[in-house]
Amino acid sequence: MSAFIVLGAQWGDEGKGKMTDYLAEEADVVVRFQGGNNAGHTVVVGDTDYKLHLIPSGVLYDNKLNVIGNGVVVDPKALFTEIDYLEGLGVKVTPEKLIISDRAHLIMPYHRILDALKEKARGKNDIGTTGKGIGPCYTDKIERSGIRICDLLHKEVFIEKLKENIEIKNAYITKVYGGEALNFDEICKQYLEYAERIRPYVCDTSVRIYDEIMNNKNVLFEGAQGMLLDIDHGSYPYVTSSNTTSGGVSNGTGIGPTMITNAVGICKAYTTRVGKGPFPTELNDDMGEWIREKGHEFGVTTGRARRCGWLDLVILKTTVRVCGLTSLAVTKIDTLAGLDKVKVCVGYKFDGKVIDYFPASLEDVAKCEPVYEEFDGWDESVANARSYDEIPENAKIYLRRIEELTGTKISIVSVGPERAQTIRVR
Ligand code: 2SA
Ligand code: GDP
Ligand code: MG
Repeated sequence: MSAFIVLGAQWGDEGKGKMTDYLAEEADVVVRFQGGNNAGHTVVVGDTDYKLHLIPSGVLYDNKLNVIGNGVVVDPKALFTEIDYLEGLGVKVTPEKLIISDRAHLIMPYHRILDALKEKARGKNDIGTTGKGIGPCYTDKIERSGIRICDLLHKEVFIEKLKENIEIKNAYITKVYGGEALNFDEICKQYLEYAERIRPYVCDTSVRIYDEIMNNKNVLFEGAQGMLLDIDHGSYPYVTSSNTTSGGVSNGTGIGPTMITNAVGICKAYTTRVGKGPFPTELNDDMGEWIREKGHEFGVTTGRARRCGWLDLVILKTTVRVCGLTSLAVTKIDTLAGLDKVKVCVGYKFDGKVIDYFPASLEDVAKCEPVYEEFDGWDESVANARSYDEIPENAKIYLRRIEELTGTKISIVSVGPERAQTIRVR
């Protein structure tokens, strides 16, 4: 048996959906442990582009168990929209195939509203959230006023908790932000309908995952967003509100860390981020625009243009350390094909020395100047490579340097969005 983690090694959108789908072939169970429908994971199978937000990427197989763990925040409206979308594409999402933790917190309409109002109030200091209510929902969880799925399944408990919340949130929305009060009856009716639809999917997922591991099944923990969006280790406050790193897996699933054997970091051959915040290797020029267009770098959930820049090994080294990565999967080397020269940041010049870690203070990050190594480019034939030997030599030099500088082996190289465009290195 094995229990392994697949997570984003940068600022998200590294190709986790594609890699989880690929690695899920060897897994029996695929588990989401944090985040919510802010995530946008793309999986291309044949002619269809599946866009997943809340449901684990193992759902596209008939024979995998998919789990939404306790660390995920669940918007039932988004959940059912996604189930309907998948069923419309012929993908069955039955309670045999998908289970949802009774401990997961519910995203409520006031979370979405507060997300938008808070962002507006922050003005030019906005975070650039996806607007899905993620931050306000996790705020309530930590503040101990959240509503969990197990509460939704106990009508009286739900009504009481909703009443308390609506009273406080309405005061907050109207008095602090000048917004419109929410109607208790409408929300209550709507959520009690959701309760009946969600009920068959709900169980204690920690118990079930543990049993699967004990029965020698392979479990894949699917990260959402990326290391630098982690609430503790990311570019705070320009982060999401959950632990996107390996440490988030145990808390977000109820499976102890000693049961987890490997962690694969998904890393794009360059860097992107969507939303505000520091980005040392960002390219605010034609080169950045070229990467965005060629790599189709637009948000899967919001459609926002992603900011693009060179690969940053300071970030990767940080991820190796914080997440205990056992290997890297490098995606999108085909996007960089056709360039004469490709650059990689190998350190930051900071206060007269070169550092190889991401500073905590954004003021310090702003002073960091990337130190680059330059590489000769490779041609478009890379997209046709189906074995490591077929990868152009210059791309191999680039990949080997990533291994050397991070001290971590590359286990997979992705040369295009499709399942077949995936090369197992070792
Ligand atoms: P939030 O909504 O509170 O989680 O936003 C806080 C920050 O986290 C970033 N974030 C993301 N970054 C990359 N990809 C994400 N998913 C979508 C995608 C994003 C989209 O796959 O493209 O469509 O825009 C994601 N989700 C959250 C967010 O940009 C903020 O910086
Ligand atoms: P995720 O959030 O990490 O799952 O990534 P997204 O789905 O948000 O964005 C990654 C995009 O790159 C998707 O459109 C994928 O289909 C695509 N993709 C993944 N791997 C590759 C690759 O190796 N080459 C190319 N060209 N596209 C890829
Ligand atoms: Mg994404």
